Amino acid sequence: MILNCAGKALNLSSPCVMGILNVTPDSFSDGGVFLEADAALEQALRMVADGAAIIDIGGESTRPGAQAVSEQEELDRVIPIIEALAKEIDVPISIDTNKPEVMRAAVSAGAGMINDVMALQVPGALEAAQQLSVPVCLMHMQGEPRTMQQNPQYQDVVADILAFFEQRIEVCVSAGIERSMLLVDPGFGFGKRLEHNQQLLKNLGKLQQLKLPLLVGISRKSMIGAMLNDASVDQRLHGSVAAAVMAYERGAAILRVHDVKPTVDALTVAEAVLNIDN
Ligand code: 8Y7
Repeated sequence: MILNCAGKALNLSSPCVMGILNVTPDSFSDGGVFLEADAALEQALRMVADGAAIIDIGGESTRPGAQAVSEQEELDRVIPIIEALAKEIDVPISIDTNKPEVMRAAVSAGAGMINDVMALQVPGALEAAQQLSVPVCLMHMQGEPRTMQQNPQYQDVVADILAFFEQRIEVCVSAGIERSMLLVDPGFGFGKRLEHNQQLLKNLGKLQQLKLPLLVGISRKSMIGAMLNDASVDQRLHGSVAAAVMAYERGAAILRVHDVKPTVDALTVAEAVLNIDN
């Protein structure tokens, strides 16, 4: 199973690590645009050398409570990096955005996948994705980033997410997007309490019934911190790797992570064991 990401291949027959490249500048840094872009490129090249199969570039933080970013600001952050990086690496680049104009500019600049935490629900996003004909990851979120962690409620988290995807897939296909271009992601931490996230990971295999590639992002998230006695973000590596292996065993094709090398090694071992006969 090979996904064509605007001419760059993503081979899903082995576990794929998606390296996270955030280009949300820290407002206390006055390093300047060029230094920041250089640092981002260097980090991306490191992730590729460490075995990342795809790089996910995002210019708007979607963390709980995060501020929205204007379209122009998002374009200014991500487009120069995508242009430079697309020339340097053979692995595909994914654009983490929910804005149709950012999707268009990113694909023109060399991105080959859309990663949309809003699952193409922003006006104009369905049309943009259909016209761009690159693979699209539809992520589930309950609520919106600013308020999603206030009081998330589910009847049955897995069943509710399955129903959401069935509806979104139908909308996408009706809009002319080929089913073979779609991926799904249950959106760990997006409008989910700890127990919802745990139920979702334990029962992730049930999402395989959608017959679409599964993408999963758990790396360094607060669910890991919560299970490790409130470990801080920099103390979540080993827990994150364990969660990535569990997700892979339950059918995840792509693991979105910050720590590429540890995750690649863990998945390489898991794959070698799972693929042995008998
Ligand atoms: C996810 C994501 C984030 C995720 C997909 C973080 C952009 C928060 N999480 N995209 N983005 N899946 N597909 O902690 O879980 O990385 S942002």
